[in-house]
Amino acid sequence: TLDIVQEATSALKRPAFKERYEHFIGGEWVKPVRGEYFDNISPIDGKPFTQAARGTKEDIDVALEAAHKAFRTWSKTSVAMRSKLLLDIAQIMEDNAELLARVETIDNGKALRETRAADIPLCIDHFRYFAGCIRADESTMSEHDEFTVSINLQEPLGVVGQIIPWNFPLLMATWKMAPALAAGCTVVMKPAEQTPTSIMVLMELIQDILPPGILNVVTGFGPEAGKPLASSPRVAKVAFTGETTTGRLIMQYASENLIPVTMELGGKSPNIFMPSIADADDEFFDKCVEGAVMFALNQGEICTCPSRLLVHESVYDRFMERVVERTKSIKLGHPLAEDTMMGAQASNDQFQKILSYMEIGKQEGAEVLCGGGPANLNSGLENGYYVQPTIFHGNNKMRIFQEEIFGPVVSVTTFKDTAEAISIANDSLYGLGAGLWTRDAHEIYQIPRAIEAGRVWVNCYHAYPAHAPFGGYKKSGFGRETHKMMLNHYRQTKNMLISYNKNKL
Ligand code: TXE
Repeated sequence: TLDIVQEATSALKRPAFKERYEHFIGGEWVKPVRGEYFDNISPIDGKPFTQAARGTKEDIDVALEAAHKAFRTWSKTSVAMRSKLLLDIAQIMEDNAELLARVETIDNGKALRETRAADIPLCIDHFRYFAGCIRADESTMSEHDEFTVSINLQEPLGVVGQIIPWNFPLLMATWKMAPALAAGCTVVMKPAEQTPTSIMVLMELIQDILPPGILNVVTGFGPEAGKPLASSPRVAKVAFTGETTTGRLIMQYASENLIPVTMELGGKSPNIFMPSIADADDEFFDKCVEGAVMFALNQGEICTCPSRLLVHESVYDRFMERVVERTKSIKLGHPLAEDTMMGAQASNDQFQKILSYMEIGKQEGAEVLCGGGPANLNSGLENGYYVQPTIFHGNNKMRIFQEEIFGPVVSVTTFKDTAEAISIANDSLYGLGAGLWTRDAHEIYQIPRAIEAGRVWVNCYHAYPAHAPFGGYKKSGFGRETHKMMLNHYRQTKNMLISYNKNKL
């Protein structure tokens, strides 16, 4: 991995990663109380490239203390100051976009062309969006009668705990940090143990402009560092993105302290292709093919991965021939190479999980239309975590249709009419995303209304603008991320009822 790191960073005139990263607490780099560290492995070649502090309850307590101290002043800063800080963070990220893109690729394994084109620009825009929201945000006042007014103020909740996953380390951090800081909260964040480093590189870049203690990052494992954070009586809210079963645990911890939680959990999103896609011009048909192949974006490690393909039986043969052909042309390779479309899975655990689901699919009798196993790459990548983009044909009762695989694996089935498409789409524990592809104006409105999901893309997929609310129905969670409504997930309403009557009660 050293070669990769040196190659990636020498072009940027920056030394390679630090040998190890401490926690970032109170504006400083702080050694873990127990003095322990763990290896951060790059999925590119399966080798460690740096170490992260192995946080425990003691470190979480130190971070919470710093966050509480900072809250006293941060919660009282003007919105103009908070907004300015978010704009400054965005600017630093933009100035260092290439560095951050490379670091994210080394940490997570995803292709550089994706971190450059999506992860980092989306982070930057997210900070800018919340910098704008907080300036434009207004409280409300109403007159109840001649002498009485009611004022609604939105006050920051306090110190919040944020626990994030490894599939979009910087973007998930940003989605949570930006609205919390904008709202006047202070943060203790725990990144995923698989990808602790890119967030620490971001902290290095912004440490000089951050008021100490408003943003604290403690690295470590879920049960050792995540649990004490989510269970602490000193946090006013927990925001979590990760697996549905972990979400359930986090709610249990938080229930002890009666604090609100927001949950962004798993998914098994249907992507529905209606008969009218065949009537359309070639350009639209090509766009539909691209829309189906989006299952492989980010190596399929996206909670909204369109992992169930529902294709009308009348268009199945023509459409799937193109989808299979396009999937086979995906260029898998070294994530830092300019032309690589699909890189490595984020961890060995994830790699093994995906391979085991490929076996489950075969045992269940699903037909493999392409892929179906590990991708054997050479020249130093033999020990990296690469899989072939895979398409199974089967039915919605199969485990590969019902369980989240979180890899570049899609399961396709057919439907006869709209009612059947909706019924299959909704036959899932999850309800995060869905896609619909059609030229029929009625379907464009009616089908999304019938689908149980928090986001339905119509004639597009995998767009995540900061100003569109994102989140789940059913077991995919609750609460939203992105959009200005997020501010109220980090605030509570103070109502002041004021009488101006001098004499009467
Ligand atoms: O998730 P976890 P894992 C799904 C995906 C994947 C599976 C397992 O299907 O294959 O989950 O991934 C922290 N108390 N998603 O095991 O465990 C953990 O340290 C407090 C979907 O990595 O949910 C990490 O920071 N914290 C998903 C975070 O929770 C705990 C994204 C997520 O890890 C904890 C990731 C505990 N007891 C995985 N246990 C999505 N919806 O985007 C773990 N953590």
